[in-house]
Amino acid sequence: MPLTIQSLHAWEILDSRGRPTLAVEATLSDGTVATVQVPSGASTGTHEAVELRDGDPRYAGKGTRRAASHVNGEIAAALHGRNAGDQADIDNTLIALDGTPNKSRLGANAILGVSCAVARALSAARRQPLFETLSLGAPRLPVPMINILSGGLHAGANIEFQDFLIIPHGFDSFAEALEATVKIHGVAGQIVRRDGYTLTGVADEGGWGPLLPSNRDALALLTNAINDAGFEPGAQVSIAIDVASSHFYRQGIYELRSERRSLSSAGLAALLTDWTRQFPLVSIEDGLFEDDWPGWRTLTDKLSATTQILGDDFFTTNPARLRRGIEEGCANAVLVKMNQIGTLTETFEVCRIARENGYAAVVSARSGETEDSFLADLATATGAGQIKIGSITRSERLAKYNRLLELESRHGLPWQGRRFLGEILGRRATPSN
Ligand code: 2PG
Ligand code: MG
Repeated sequence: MPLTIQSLHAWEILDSRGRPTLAVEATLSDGTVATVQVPSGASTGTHEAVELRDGDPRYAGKGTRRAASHVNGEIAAALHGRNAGDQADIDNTLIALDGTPNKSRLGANAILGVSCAVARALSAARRQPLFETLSLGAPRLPVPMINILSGGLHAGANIEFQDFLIIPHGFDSFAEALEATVKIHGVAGQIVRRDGYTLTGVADEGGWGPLLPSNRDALALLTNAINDAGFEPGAQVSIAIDVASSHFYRQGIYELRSERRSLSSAGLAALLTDWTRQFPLVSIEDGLFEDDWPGWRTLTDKLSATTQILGDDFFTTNPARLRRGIEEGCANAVLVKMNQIGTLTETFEVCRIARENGYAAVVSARSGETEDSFLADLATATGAGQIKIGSITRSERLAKYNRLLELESRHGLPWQGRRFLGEILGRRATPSN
């Protein structure tokens, strides 16, 4: 007898920014109960699946009671008695029931919560760690891309770029890489204070949000922090940025006020290329506007031999957009955020398309997170090899890092940080045109 879905229950909870999101509980036919919590972004891409918000006076319109009521009503009725082990069937039923291309009727928040709650309940019923239930074949621990400094929409737009991150790859284990990160994060904070920059408090993802003069200064500060902490920039610890450029793009122009420059797409690509030569910068996310396909192709042509060109708002974890990117020679890596697309099955599909076409995949949290650690198991299960969770402060981030520490300690899964640079550099799908 397969395990079937007995009941589903959702309710409104708050995320790490104090904004409403959803918790969803699944109960299976053997009595197993499991809960998941749904993340929520701030710098969202236009092509993301739609979070359903109540639009009434509660929480300035951001309430999620309608999304919860869809789980408790229509979705619970449609999935009652379904085989919990057939994730594709469950997800396809949810997609068909919603009936819109962007999950806006029932809400991607409602749909994703159900998709993940069923998977977690199944793993509990089977007494398996979640990553095993989700596994696509060869699980491995991801190399983390860790936020140290924030700008953009996550830190009051003090500087335009959104994330300045480190990739601690030159270590023997995930635990050692994390230890190095904590040291670098501390040293970065000391430099900020020593150099007299105003600290605006902790940014949305737990990193520092100092009032720095420019994006270039942030890159220099981060390089110094790696050095001063006693690590070798580039050899042990590299830098990644999330430019999140759609958020400062207006009618063909990128307004870099802190840099005192207004740049065209080619101008921004040239600036980024320059910075990959001056800093140990190996990964650039959303370097260009989310619908600037020719610009992405140019940036990829220029940099893909030396740099990970990562699409977040550009791909929005959407299989169709990723396929188009592969065909047109745009980017060489995809950021994977479950709630941008809305089901586990589609998330897996994006990982599979990436792998089959030589694109790297980075499994990512959202800026609005919860204490759920689902993502750590997802990243491990897909074998994606990289994860982006935010900084190493605040419990909604630590829930995931701590779960990865547990997976390393308890299950002895492989961590291949020292192979990281070889794996990401020089990736490029062959454009078909
Ligand atoms: C991003 C994410 C995480 P948000 O842009 O990559 O840093 O932010 O969840 O706000 O989209
Ligand atoms: Mg991003």
